[in-house]
Amino acid sequence: MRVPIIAGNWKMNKTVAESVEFVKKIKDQLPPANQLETALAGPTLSLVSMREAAAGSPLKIAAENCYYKNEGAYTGETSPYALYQAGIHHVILGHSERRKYFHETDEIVNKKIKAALVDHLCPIVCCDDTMGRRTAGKKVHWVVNQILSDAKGLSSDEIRHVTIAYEPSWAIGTGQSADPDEAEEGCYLIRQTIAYMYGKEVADDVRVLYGGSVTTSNINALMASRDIDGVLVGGASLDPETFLRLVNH
Ligand code: G2H
Repeated sequence: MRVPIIAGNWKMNKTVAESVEFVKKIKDQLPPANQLETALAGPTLSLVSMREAAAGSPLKIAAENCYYKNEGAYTGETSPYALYQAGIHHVILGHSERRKYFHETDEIVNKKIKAALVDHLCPIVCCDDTMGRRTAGKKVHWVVNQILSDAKGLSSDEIRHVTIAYEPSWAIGTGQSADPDEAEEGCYLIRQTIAYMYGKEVADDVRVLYGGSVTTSNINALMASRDIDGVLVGGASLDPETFLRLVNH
């Protein structure tokens, strides 16, 4: 059975003190992790303090990125090994903002996924899609190829530990969410691609999320879709009361 997940992605927002205050406000109001998994991805500087503040609660702390090497002369990068040793559970990889502003390719994302898995982190891998491709009818080709490239060389056991988020870039931070049918179509496409690569049994175990302008108004309809196992929430995750309303949708 796939346990649903509500994950916040704060992006480059909140100081360490603000991050800790947020975690303390919500930590005692979350459902057990076997019913609904809750995770918050914060800025690297906040992660250890967030993990300490979340102690004893089901909340998982996630990094927003990591490198594909564990140590060495890579100025400014974050080691997946160091994240795991610091008690961080998840890492978002391949977010469209990383692809767009930091030139991350599928090849880099694939290396990062493999490195994160070696170090026992659970990757939340983002699959993007643009309005141009959507209107040109190239969406299926784009999404399928992205999954084939990002998951290349992963074993069945490894892909089971990966969560994939369908995040059309035209829906990110715009207030214009994909409607539930379109979000379901993207998530279904991802699951079918995993089934093509690994078989239906494995695909049925992989969690697929939707991300892009998720709010308290649209979460119920999105979560009701068959292939949507949860949501990755940006803007609406920045306020603790709103995050709790999303969790208790
Ligand atoms: C998409 C999402 C979080 P928002 O990036 O991953 O952000 O909910 O603000 O569109």
